[in-house]
Amino acid sequence: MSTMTTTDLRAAFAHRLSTLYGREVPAYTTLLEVSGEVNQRALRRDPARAERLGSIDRVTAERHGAIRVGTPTELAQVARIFAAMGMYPTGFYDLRDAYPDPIPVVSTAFRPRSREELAVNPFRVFTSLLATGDRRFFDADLERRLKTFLASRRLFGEELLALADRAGAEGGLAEPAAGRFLELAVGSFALSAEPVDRAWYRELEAVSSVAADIGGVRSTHINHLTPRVLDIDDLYRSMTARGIEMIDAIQGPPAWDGPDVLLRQTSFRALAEPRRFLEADGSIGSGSLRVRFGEVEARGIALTPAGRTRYDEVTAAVDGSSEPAAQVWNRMLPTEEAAWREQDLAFFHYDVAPGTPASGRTEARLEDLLRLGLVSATPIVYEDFLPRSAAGIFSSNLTGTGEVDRSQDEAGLDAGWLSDVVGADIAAPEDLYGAEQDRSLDAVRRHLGLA
Ligand code: OOG
Ligand code: NI
Repeated sequence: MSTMTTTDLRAAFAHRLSTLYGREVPAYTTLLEVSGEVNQRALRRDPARAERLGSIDRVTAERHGAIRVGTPTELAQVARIFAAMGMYPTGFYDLRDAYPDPIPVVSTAFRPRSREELAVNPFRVFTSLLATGDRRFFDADLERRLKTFLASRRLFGEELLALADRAGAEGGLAEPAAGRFLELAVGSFALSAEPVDRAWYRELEAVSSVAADIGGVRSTHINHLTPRVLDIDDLYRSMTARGIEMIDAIQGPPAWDGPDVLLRQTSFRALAEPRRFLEADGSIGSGSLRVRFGEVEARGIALTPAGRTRYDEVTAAVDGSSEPAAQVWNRMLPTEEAAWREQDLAFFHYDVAPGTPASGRTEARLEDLLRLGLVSATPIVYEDFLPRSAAGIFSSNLTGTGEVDRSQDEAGLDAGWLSDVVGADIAAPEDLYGAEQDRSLDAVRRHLGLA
């Protein structure tokens, strides 16, 4: 009987979710087609550059999804389901005082953490938890009713959670349990056909349409599924040429003369989806909700804390000037990839070049070995998210900006609190990149017998 490892389960889950989302949101299928064309063009144009930040197989299969939940209990269950697929909470994002619109959620991303696992399938899910206790959004009465509603629903059944725990503990599942797990896991993220209570949904929507999307319905759903492209400017033009209206801008770094860094994203709003509504008089009416959309991204090099500070400075400079962003970037940041490494602005993975003998260089300096071609440095891909882009993605998808009472206190939700909720450490992305770089350097030193 065949067994699926947690890695197999992750790859199969990502694949099945993609099939589901394509059925639910047809424009996603167009996006995948165009993404495939864009990636093939980039590969033909410059094969070495195209695969510098991951093999074409990884990039082609690569997706991130987004889901939203309402309670700490629900988030803890999500953590068990993703642990079954080798995905662990990484990064903390507080979108409650985000620009341009505050969003009443705190978030993390579930993703694989090791280089090997990421190379096989880097599937990640941006997961947001509604901040029901935050008085800037919800008054005490609404919080109480919201909590009652959320406590009465069940997003994930016992069978699914039990299978998840088994997969997590045993490193996978044998058939037929594996197939059953996948079916239940994918099913729990499908859009529900159950009628939506119209008055309740509208009341929450007046506060925030994200609050309505989370707390106004009895299930969760995959909110978007994002493929990765190697040239997002090409993608933007190609989708526009196909008649799909994209949001105004590509978020994150501009197209500039230097290497790709961090993350660039853009999106389009999906069409309104027909939904059934429970009306005040108890009848079932029809209508539609426009809550899901299409997003696409291009990934670049992970930045060190020093690089991230530079990124923030340049972003502020762009905000405060009328000069085109690309010009500001070309002026303020190094355009050569090597300079990002030399100035410790970005993370790299070091390898001994094939054929380099193993000894006799106890005094050698890394820079000399790199110059002589005995050691190579490959950029480490940024596997995470950008809070500002995330807030922009939420906002582009809002029907209204809702009401926020800025005089009220926040609810004191931070990364430590979220760790307690999920019952696992929330890793800091920069620690993971740093550890990977250090491990690769140690391996190089050991191989060459360096001090
Ligand atoms: C998540 C938005 C964040 C991204 O790519 O930054 C995100 C959501 O809309 O629930 O997915
Ligand atoms: Ni996204």
